[in-house]
Amino acid sequence: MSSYRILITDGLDPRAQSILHSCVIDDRTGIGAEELVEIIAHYDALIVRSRTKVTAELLAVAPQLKVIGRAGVGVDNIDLEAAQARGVIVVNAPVSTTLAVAELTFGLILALARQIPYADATMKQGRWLKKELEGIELYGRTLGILGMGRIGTEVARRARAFGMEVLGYDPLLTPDQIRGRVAEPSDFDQVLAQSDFLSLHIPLTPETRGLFNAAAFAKMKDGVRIVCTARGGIIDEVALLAAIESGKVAGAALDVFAVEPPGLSDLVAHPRVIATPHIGAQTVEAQARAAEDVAREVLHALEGKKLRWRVV
Ligand code: 9EZ
Repeated sequence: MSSYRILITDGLDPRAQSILHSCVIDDRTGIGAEELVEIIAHYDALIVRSRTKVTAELLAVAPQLKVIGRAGVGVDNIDLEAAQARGVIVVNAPVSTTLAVAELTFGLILALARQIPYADATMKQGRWLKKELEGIELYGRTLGILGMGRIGTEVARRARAFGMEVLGYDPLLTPDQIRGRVAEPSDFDQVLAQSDFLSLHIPLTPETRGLFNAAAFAKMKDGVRIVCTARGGIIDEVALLAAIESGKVAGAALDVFAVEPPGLSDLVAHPRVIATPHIGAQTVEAQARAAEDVAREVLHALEGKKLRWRVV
């Protein structure tokens, strides 16, 4: 039996280890980029989450590497072109974290509507700001969902349960597909113009980087509230801060940042911003599913079997 060597650099739920029992697993969670370059040559497979940057330079010194597994969804930390050029397979676990991200998104929508984090923070200061804390109801308001993939669709279903009108835009889906995902198909500018809440569920690509810039904010309804649990970099953070300060944007809830961690930036510190440390996929259930799904997929790649979630 071949004993494949698998390197884990961003942690992996222990459940996955039993799936990989026939392999040699080195858990080097938290390893630095320089050390990774020194050891990568010895491995057949690399399993990462989002922290490890898999660059062309790293792949150039990984002659044994056959597969990279992303225990989760976004693969923007992996140089896909370089992997493809070297014949390295890339797989992810795109289904595993859907509900975790959708549920956090809904939590943030509610947190923005009622200023729940601020209400709690003031209670912990011994204050009682009942009069100041007048929020808004979701019922009857319009939620615009940009990106109607798995997560956007689950957010749409939850919004409908709250009695919201739901508009959906996705360049990869037909209007009928969007209707089937319980949103009213609308073009991008329409969604921006008509929504009381906007939720972003799009990948970070060269096309979507900075998509939410000053020009986009100008198209939005006054007092819009924005939630982003997708990827840092989709929102131009300088433009967002300006839009919040001008009153155009009433509030923003951000789980992702252009640079992570962002530290106590002006955006994070702003009273109209709710910030969470990229916890979208951080549930017991999602991490277990992501680890199991990616472990199975990595093993199948090593064994030359049919793959369900091949990215490259
Ligand atoms: C882009 C997108 C959605 C989007 C969704 C997907 C590649 N891609 N791009 C802009 N899957 C909304 C606005």
